[in-house]
Amino acid sequence: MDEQIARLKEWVDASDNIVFFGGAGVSTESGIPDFRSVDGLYNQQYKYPPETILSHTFFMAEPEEFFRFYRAKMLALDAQPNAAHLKLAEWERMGKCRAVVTQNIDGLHQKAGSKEVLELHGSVLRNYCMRCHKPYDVRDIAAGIGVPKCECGGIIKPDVVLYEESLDSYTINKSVEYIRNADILIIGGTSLAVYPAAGLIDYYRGNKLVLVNKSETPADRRANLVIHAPIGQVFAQL
Ligand code: CNA
Repeated sequence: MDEQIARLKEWVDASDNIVFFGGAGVSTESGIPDFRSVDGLYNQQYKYPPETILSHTFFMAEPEEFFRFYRAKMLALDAQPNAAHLKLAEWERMGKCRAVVTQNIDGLHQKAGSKEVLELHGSVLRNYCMRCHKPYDVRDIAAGIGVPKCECGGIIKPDVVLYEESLDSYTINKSVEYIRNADILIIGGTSLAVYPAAGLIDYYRGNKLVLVNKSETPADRRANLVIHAPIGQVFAQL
């Protein structure tokens, strides 16, 4: 393990074109549960599975139930960035990290100071009225009860990509461009099970594909370096 971390450090020290692709595992050390770990949301008991609740159909059909789950499980406004978020922000300031491409919706990369963050699945921090598009602060959503409503009577929807909804094409294209041109692609804290996001790593053409994940992923076999450990602990040593 120490040897692998030392190799990653060498690569990082020598590069000015690192791109990071991450998922929910990046934020578990900040206290936000992921989906697929043993203590993740898929292994907790609800009336409906999380992918059902977090679908567009469910949002439209049962908004009350959606917002009950959403407020309880998806909003973690007091969470703080961990060593992985902070290191990536530091690398950006040093001119080493070009972009963070994330499936996360928690805003922690920006809280850590990263500027070039491509949020494939949106952000809980942005919320808009579905009818008049008026923006609302996330604290309005968190503090309210029931279905949040705009002054105009429309439902306020978080700017997150629900299952069945399509990803923003500008964000995808920009992510592809960064990944395609990256010297090092570090993939971290993601099961690589959610498409189309997971497919973006196929655009990487280099020979320094790094995987930092607690459990195995479908990309382990083609990675040039695999570290199975908590990402915050690993990045704290870089
Ligand atoms: P996932 O499918 O739950 O996979 C998480 C992966 O991270 C698993 O393979 C874990 O083994 C691994 N992992 C967990 N903790 C750590 C750690 N400390 N260090 C290294 N690896 C770890 O999550 P994905 O992101 O792959 O799935 C995509 C979904 C989850 C996206 O649509 C997200 O929006 C959604 N999600 C986001 C958040 C968030 O914003 N923080 C939280 C929960 C779910």
